[in-house]
Amino acid sequence: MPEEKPIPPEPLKGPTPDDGQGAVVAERQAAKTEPPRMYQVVLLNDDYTPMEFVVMVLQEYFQRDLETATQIMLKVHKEGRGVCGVYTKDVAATKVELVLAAARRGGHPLQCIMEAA
Ligand code: TYC
Repeated sequence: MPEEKPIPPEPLKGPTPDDGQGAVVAERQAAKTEPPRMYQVVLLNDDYTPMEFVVMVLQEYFQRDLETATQIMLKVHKEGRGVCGVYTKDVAATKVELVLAAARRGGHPLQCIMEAA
């Protein structure tokens, strides 16, 4: 069996403060990583795309159950737009592409956009 090497501690960041007593005390700093910017994927209403197709899209691409998908679809139908979900940039962009491709394949004018949340 190869000997397991201990994992070295994370490197300390920033200057190491002097405690004034001749000893140097190293302080560990919390990592300053920002959370990723999030994007909402939004469906837009039109007069031609069948309601059933929109519900299918919400189930298939946004993992919504039938009841939630129906509620979101009806909100879009009545108010003109509705949020399908909130994702990181790449995931949101991929979902928009997949929805638009499915709509074109089905011959529907459904529009789907992403915007910063
Ligand atoms: N307004 C469409 C109809 O009456 C239904 C619809 C809902 C279309 C949501 C698009 O994003 C949409 N058939």
